[in-house]
Amino acid sequence: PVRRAVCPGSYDPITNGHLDIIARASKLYDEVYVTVMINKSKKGLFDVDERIDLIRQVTAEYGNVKAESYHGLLVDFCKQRDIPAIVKGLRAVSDFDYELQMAQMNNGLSGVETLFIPTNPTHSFLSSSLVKEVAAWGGDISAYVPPIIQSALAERLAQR
Ligand code: COD
Repeated sequence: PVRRAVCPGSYDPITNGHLDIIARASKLYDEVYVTVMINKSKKGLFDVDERIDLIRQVTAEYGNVKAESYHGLLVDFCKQRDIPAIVKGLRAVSDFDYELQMAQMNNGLSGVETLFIPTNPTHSFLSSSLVKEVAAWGGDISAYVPPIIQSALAERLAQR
């Protein structure tokens, strides 16, 4: 049987921290879905289709990674796609509280399992929101996102 996993998130935009987890998941599973979970109450810097387009560009090299969006519960996406495992990165203990709650809720709702991969320490302080803040003030983000994302951020922030 095909072994599938999902790496869900906001990905506004995708960073090297996300990519580290996606790359590692892509070695463990046959198919990895990188799924942008639509949150209507959170307006992003990039719209959902732009985020997916950026994810596709920076994950093309992996071959078994698919980018999609979903509006609804993560467990329902998993059911639809026959995905038994959610893969998440853990940056620090501060991530753990909330991630544990979500993992237990998702397991209670549908039996889906959550697996945590400890982040590469070089990415432990990295988040999409900090990258956006640093970029907005003209800081150098080249160590934190792929060049394509850096250009997309520069272009988007110049429009503001
Ligand atoms: N290093 C390693 N991993 C990282 C890093 C980093 N520097 N940064 C992020 N990650 C990983 C984490 O695993 C994180 O969870 C994931 O990437 C996505 O990160 P973000 O910031 O893009 O996404 P979040 O945290 O906003 O995503 C939250 C979800 C969208 C996954 C969650 O809200 C959800 O599942 N929503 C759908 C609705 C639902 O089912 N709700 C009930 C949940 S119980």
